[in-house]
Amino acid sequence: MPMPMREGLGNDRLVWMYTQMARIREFEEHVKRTFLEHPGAMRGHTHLADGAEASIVGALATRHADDLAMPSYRCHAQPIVLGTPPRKMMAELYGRKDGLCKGFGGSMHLSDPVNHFPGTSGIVGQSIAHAAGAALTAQVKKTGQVVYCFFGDGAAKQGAFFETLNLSAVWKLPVVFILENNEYQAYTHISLEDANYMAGDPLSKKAAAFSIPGVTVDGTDPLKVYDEVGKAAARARAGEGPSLIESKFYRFSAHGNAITVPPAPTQFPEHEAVGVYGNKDEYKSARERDPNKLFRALLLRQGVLTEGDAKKIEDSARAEMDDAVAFALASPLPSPEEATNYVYA
Ligand SMILES: Cc1ncc(C[n+]2csc(CCOP(=O)(O)OP(=O)(O)O)c2C)c(N)n1
Ligand SMILES: [Mg+2]
Repeated sequence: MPMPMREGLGNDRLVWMYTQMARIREFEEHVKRTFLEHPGAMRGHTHLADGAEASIVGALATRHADDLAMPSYRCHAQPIVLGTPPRKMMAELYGRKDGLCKGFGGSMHLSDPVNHFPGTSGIVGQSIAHAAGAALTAQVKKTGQVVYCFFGDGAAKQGAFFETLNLSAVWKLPVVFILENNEYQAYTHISLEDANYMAGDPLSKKAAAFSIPGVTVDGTDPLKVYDEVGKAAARARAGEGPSLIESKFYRFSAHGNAITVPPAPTQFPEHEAVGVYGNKDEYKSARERDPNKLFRALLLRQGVLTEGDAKKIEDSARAEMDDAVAFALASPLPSPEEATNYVYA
């Protein structure tokens, strides 16, 4: 049976999409393993995107060459898709001199403007306001760029979300707001009836308050995400303003992992003790809907990939990230004298 036809998505592009999903998964797996295999080597906090691959790749597959991506502090996946070398990213996560930001940024402060990734920070909701700023620049300079803004369900409770959506709608800024609803805000489930309770269901309904399109999509299916984000990007490109896409998926790793020696296994659900984050049944059923496995199976069924092709892609992604870790570990730490070199204020 042929693949469902989608404009701009030939077989090569579908293979590209699976390749990016495999690369993201391997990068994150390598980061995760670091905490067990090289305890203490990666300082600072890291937040992983395993489980979000379909959502991120489906969205970014609609990009034009000069469009920008503005992720949250959970920012490893987007630059991988945009073309940032994993070696430089991994070295940055390890705080090494050859890192993307010379070892001073760490996981939460990656930045690669050359590859259309202006940067990020640890502040929940920052990407929302920053994306509007970048979109305003694009609008004023008439660059034709669209800004792909990624943020969490928790960030959608921030004032910045409401203020930015308002102004972006008023000014018809070229932004696609991608609300990643993984049902968790750090360790708090979206439905918990405590101070963090999240009002509104579906969250995409919030778009109505600003008279912009809002839609909820299955974030485990890259083709569905591609369709919805594609429409939103086309609207932004046509000067009609922003849209809100709520993309729903389950993230496999717990919220984040900071340096702990010895590493605490509770930080990774896979490594037992799911108690802190989610529950075993929820985690197990999400694993059965692993977006990478589902998309792989679809491409195999449709004859886009053979088992051998898929394995080759996965082996190559693993080798690429093995190399990135080796590169990072071989890179020196910056010297203390360099600490103030990149401080602007
Ligand atoms: C302004 C601000 N408040 C609180 C925090 C602490 N914090 C870090 S992540 C997080 C939860 C964010 O959840 P969500 O937006 O759903 O993103 P996810 O991590 O699930 O992608 C919180 C409260 C912070 N970094 N910044
Ligand atoms: Mg969340």
